[in-house]
Amino acid sequence: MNPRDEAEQTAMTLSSHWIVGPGALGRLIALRLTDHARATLVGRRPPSPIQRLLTPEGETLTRRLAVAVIGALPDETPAIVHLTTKATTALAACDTLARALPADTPLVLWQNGVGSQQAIARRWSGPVLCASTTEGAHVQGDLQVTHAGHGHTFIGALDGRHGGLASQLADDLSLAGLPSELVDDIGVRLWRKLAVNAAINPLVAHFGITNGELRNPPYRLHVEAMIEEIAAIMAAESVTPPEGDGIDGWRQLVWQVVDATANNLASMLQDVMAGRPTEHEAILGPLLAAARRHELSAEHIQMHFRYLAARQST
Ligand code: KPL
Repeated sequence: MNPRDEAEQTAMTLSSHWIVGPGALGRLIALRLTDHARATLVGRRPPSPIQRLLTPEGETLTRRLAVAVIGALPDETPAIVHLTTKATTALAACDTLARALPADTPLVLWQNGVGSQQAIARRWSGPVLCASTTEGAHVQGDLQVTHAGHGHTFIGALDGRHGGLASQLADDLSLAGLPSELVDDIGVRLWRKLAVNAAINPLVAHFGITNGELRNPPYRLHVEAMIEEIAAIMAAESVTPPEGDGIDGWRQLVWQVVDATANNLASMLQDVMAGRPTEHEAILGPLLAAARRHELSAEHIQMHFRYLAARQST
């Protein structure tokens, strides 16, 4: 560990967290952390301070959170800021935060996809961590969030620095009920999650089905076609699946996630149903760019990208 990281580890208590982006994940993090640290939920509009969490075990937890709006931030310095907005609005939110916070404030990025993290890491002057999570959550209105299933969160910096801070954050999140671990290859973890999101989300968003319905014909064939293109792109980018080799490893991973989240409405389908912009640029954009770089066919990925882009512009 380098001396700066060591100093961070001892100096940092992470006693106060700002969670910027009061969607399902942001509210889940705030509600889980608030029994252990000061957690402030920050939105573009004032989030409701009273929030209910339905746990995977069927409990209902009601908590009063500190809340703030991004345009009028409190005059205090958080130990760490969690950015849980969509990838599309993350950079703008960071620019606003940068004007209000000390330059060395640590930031943790929870965005899906690949690309927004690199752009923010280049702009933010303090430590930047990335988180890749399989926690599943969805909201019911402004007051309630359902923690649909327990997952796991990987945390690390893209350049491998700030190990002390990342490990402290992983401990704090784990203690709060969100099992987390420090990893030294967060870039690879982000690509793996992107691969899974790309194979599932555009299809369920297009057909309006649960993740589990992808196992049935004719959807199954669409998933397989996506996996084929994704596996070739991942191989060209030297990103390996977590288990197994090549396309078989990616198949195994995608179908495992489909089984584990069978009853879920994926985030992209929730966005479509709510009339919100989808994250197709953050999830499919990097795959298309890589396919172009390596001169690979990405016909199906392209088709889904066009469909989602056209939906948004109407
Ligand atoms: O992460 C997801 C999402 O809903 O965005 C899963 C459930 C893995 C589907 O891609």
